[in-house]
Formats: sequence, structure tokens, C-alpha cells
Amino acid sequence: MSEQQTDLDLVVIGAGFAGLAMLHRARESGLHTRVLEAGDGIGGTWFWNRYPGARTDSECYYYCLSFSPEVVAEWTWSERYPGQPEMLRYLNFVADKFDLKRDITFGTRVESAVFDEGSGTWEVTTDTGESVRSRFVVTGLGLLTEPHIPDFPGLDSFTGETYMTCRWPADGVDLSGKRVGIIGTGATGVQAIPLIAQEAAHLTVFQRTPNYVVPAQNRPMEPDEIADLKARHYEILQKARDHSFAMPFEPGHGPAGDFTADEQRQIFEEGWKSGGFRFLFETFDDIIVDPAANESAAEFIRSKIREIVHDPATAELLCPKGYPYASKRPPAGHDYYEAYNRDNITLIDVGSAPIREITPTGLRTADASYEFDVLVLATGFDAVTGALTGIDIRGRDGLALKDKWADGPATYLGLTVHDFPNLFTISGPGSPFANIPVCIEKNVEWIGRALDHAREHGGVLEATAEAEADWGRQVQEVVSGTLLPQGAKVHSWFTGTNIPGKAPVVNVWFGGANNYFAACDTIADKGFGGFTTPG
Ligand code: N01
Repeated sequence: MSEQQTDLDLVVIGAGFAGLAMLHRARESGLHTRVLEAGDGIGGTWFWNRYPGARTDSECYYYCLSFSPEVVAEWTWSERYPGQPEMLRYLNFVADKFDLKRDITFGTRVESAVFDEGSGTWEVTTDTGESVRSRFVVTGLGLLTEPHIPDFPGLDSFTGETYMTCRWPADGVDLSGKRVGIIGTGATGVQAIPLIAQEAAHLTVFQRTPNYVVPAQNRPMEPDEIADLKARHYEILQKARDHSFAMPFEPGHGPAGDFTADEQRQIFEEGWKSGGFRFLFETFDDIIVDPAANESAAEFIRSKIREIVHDPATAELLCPKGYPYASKRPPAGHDYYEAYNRDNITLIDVGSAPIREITPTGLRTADASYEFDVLVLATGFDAVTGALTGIDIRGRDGLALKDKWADGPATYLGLTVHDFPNLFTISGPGSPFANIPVCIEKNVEWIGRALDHAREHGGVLEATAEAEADWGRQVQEVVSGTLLPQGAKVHSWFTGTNIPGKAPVVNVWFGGANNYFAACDTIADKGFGGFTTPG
């Protein structure tokens, strides 16, 4: 193990969308920066999630970086929702264009970051035995990074092959002729299931909670469309920044209650054809706040499931009931429900008969046993906080972030934490869950200004305890007027309830990404109120 001390202005943890954008911005300010990345390549989420069917759930032309007009002009997307390989090629294109990799150290997992009061610097140590000292630390760890593997008894006893979707081998897995069992029907499982079913001899899907899946309606991009989207990129970006979920969508038709049942159905039908999140945001404006509007949308989706899935018993099992649509993050499907019409797929309800143990040849639920050769775990993530608390981050007086957040995360703007000076968390808890690249770039823009401000005013920026407490109150207040907290009863990562024992707290800002961006901009424009900048 080698040990080496380097003095840096900035350490960025993670080389996904966030880390790359941050590195580029930091160079503009002339900061001596190093990015530390656990993976062997750039991409973050898009590096690790290589499971069959992995692709974006947002359309290509706003799920991308905008900081470079040259990249916008030079890169051409092939599909409406790019697959993981294309997304990874894109991020490499961006990194290579700006020669970003020269400042990134790969295969290096950060183990700790400790603030030293005396020098006002952070000491960051890695699993390669390296230790670097830096004035600022920015985390770009992603919201959905730390895998969640349920504590199934007997997991190690399984004698077949086991794969986590978020650690799928880069060379792929040959599933042909094999019996596969998959646990999990979240956004990941929903993408993987149709493709695994096409390849495997048989697929058994273990579903605990059915999801509301709207088809993405993927298709190739047309040359004329691409030219138009490129020409209007910055107009589209502004539209996304003005939208509550950072997507350049048209408003809905107003409250669902203003329309008859037939009219509602027609509008939902249009939304279904538009696909993906457009169904949620371009149909009616009150789906996530009004129980009746939500139930209309939910019932429309159930009617589609019953129409598509031939076997009525399977269709009923797939129909979500008892919780509002979108109170769990709704997946986008690619022939998802259609897959259940195949002869080689079986759906098992592990909501009513839970998984008791993994056996050497399969698994046993409360009422039956199942055999398979390959086990796929699509069981989600310790979202939002998991990647941050997985690093031993210590602020003033040795305070561990993990301890500070034991009863739920506390941040100012999702970006900074009281008692953790000069630490910035891109997409941290309390920041919006919305179209991620747009949010990331706004965060990076703001952090860039904050770093410049800190350097002009004595080198330290720290959220006050009052500003942090006030932001925490606002995060809980804005969500209380919506149906989203009800997802807690069906293990939603929005509320931390997908992880047994985790504090059940809404950990993202649902008060509108547009309002959040405005709040952050105002704070920066007014000289960073809510922060102390002691010399
Ligand atoms: O994880 P999840 P994910 N016994 O937590 C089940 C983003 N994403 O990886 O619903 C049995 O949603 C669990 O059951 P239940 C997106 O933001 C984006 O699918 O908790 N089952 C659920 O079915 C998404 O929301 C994209 O009852 C158990 C599944 O495992 C987020 O990532 C693509 C269980 C976990 O679903 C996470 O999605 C994919 C148990 N003990 C993902 N424990 C794109 O945008 C868990 N489950 C492209």
C-alpha cells in the first residue's frame, strides 16, 4: 500500500454525469481538481447498471449534459430512450472531448473524508491506501448507487449463478436454455424482465408489490427531428428548468375533475400513446395531489393491464391496488405487460406469501418452493443517503455524517450540511427528484459559484444550523400536500421504507424542481445567505 499526500483545491467523488460536469466547471475556475471513481471507467449509474434492457426512462434530448454547445451539436442520439451502451458511449464522448479522464483516478473507492479544523481542509482516504488533502469536497455519488440486497436467509447457499442487476457483468450473461428467477419489479425489473424472458428457457418473476407501468413508447430518432431538437436545445433546456420535474413537457389539461369520465379516458389514451412520464405530467395537473384524479389514472392503467394480459389471474396480480399511482417511482415499460403472455414466464406473488429463504436450488416462499439455475436480484438501492453514509465522512469535532443522519438526513438545499464545511453533495438528500441531468447541471452551476464565493471570502462555506433546519421543514411541508408519502406503505425509496430499519423520512424535494432552482439561484445572487463564511 502506498501512501501519498497531495494538496488539492477540490476532490470530486464519482465520475458519472455529476462528477464529469463538476470537473469541467472546476477547471473553469482554475481549481486543482481530482476525481476519485470506484469503477474502472466513467459513467456512474451507466457504468454499473448493464442489465438486459437498461435504458433511460427520460427522452434523450433532455437526459443529457448541456454545458457544451459543441457536444449538443456533435452528438446524435439513435433512440428516443437510449440504451445503457449508448449512454456510456455518450459520456465517454463528453469526457474525451474535454480530456476529463486525465484528472480522474479509476478503481479507487473513497473510504473516508475527514475535516481537519486546524487547516480547514479535508483528508480523503481511499481503498488503494492513498490519502489526499483538499480544501473542498464535492460528492457526485448518484441517488441510486448503494445496492440493497435483502437479508434473505440462505442466500449464500444457492448453488446456481447469482447476479445483481446493478452489478451485471460487462461481458453479459448467457441465459439461454436456463431457468431464471428474478426478485424485484421496480423500474429495473420492469426493464429487465421482457428481455430475460426472451432469452431464458423459463423466467419466474417474484413480485411483492405490483407497479403502475406505462409504456415508454421507444422508437428510433428521425434525422429531421434530431436537427430540430439540436437547433432548439437551449430553448428546450429552459423549458425543462421551468418544469416541476425538470422535463420540457406541456402542462396537463387542468384538474381531472373538470372532465367527464369519457373525456378523461380519451386524454389518458393520448398520454398512454405519448408514453413514459408524459402520461403522468401531460394528462391532468392534479394526479399527484388529488385522490380522485389519481384513482382515475390508476384505474385507466389497470384497465390497460387487463386488456393486454391474456390470463385474467396474472392480470389481476399485476394490477397495483391500495396505493396511489406515482407514490412509488413509476417505471416505464417496453412490452412489459405483453411479456406475461409468453409461455415461458410465471408470475409469483410474494406479497401475500413472502420469500422465506433462498435454497441451494431456488427459493421457498410461505406456501411453495421454486427451482431455477440463475437468480437475478433487482431489489433496488439504499437510495439518496446510502452512498454518502457508506463513506466515513466526518465534519467538525469528528461528527460522523452517518450519526448526524441516523433519524433522517438534514441538509441545506440538498447541497450542504451544517458542521461539514466545504462539503457539497450533488443531488444530495433534500434536493429534487426530477430529470437528473438537468438537476445535476443546476447543482454544479450553483456549487461552482459557491466555491468561487468561498475562495473570495476566506475559504470556508458552511450552512448554518437554522438554514438547514428551515430547509428540512420545507422539504417535509411541500410533500405533505401530495399523495407521495402514501408510497411509504409499499416500500418506496422516496421515503426510505424500502430498507428495513431505515428512518422513514421523505428524502427528496418534491416542491418543484423549478422552484428549487429559483431558490438556489436567489441564495447565490444574494451572496449566499444561510451560510457562514468564517475566515
Ligand atoms: O429498485 P426498486 P429499482 N422481497 O426499489 C423488490 C431508478 N431506475 O432498482 O416494491 C421481495 O424500485 C421490491 O418490492 P417492493 C428509478 O428511479 C431508473 O427497480 O418493495 N421483493 C421492488 O419490486 C427507480 O425507482 C431507471 O414490494 C423485494 C424491487 O425489489 C430506482 O432506480 C431504470 C424485497 C426493488 O425496486 C430503483 O429502481 C431503473 C424482498 N425482501 C431504475 N426487497 C431509468 O431511468 C425488495 N424487493 C432507466
